[in-house]
Amino acid sequence: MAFMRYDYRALPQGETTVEEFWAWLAQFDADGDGRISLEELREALRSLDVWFAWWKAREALRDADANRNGLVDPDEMGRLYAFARRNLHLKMGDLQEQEGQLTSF
Ligand SMILES: [Ca+2]
Repeated sequence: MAFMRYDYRALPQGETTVEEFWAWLAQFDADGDGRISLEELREALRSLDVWFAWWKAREALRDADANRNGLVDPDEMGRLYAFARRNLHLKMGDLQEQEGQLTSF
């Protein structure tokens, strides 16, 4: 691979709380302003090997950015977290479904 890979910390496995999600995302906050820009969000999704990271980052920002300043502010993290659960198929959204499957075995 010709891509530069940074050693980003992976999302915790299993159920991820919004606090853990924010802590994970904070490492992509390149300018350290405590808010996540589109570029930073894109980098975060890329590190997860999310398909169509560029497009999904834009969708996620549009969905989470309640005050429309183009950034995910700390008080908008819950919205981004909810979007990630719904649309990015991250581990944190899978818990209930997994439990449902387990009981059928
Ligand atoms: Ca915002």
